[in-house]
Amino acid sequence: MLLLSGGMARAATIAITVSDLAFEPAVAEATVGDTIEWRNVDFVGHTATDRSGQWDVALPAGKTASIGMTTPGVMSYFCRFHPQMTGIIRVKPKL
Ligand SMILES: [Cu+2]
Repeated sequence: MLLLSGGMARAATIAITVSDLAFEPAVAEATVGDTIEWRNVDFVGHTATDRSGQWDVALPAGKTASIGMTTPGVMSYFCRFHPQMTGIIRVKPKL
């Protein structure tokens, strides 16, 4: 029996690759409940640091780190070591 209705979406993991001093994709879309996962494939460490100070994720070289998206909105973040590295996460409310 199929119980999924059209409006139901499972929580997803959105992958952002950190490579060559850049977040890819630079603009990511998520829904509340989703997880954002950064994969640093560079040989240097980075951070994903929310400009409003809500979160600060360390991304050591070659490592993966993730956080859950709990509130809707548009979040702008950067790397504390390389401030030219910037990204945006658009979080939609859960329907
Ligand atoms: Cu960096």
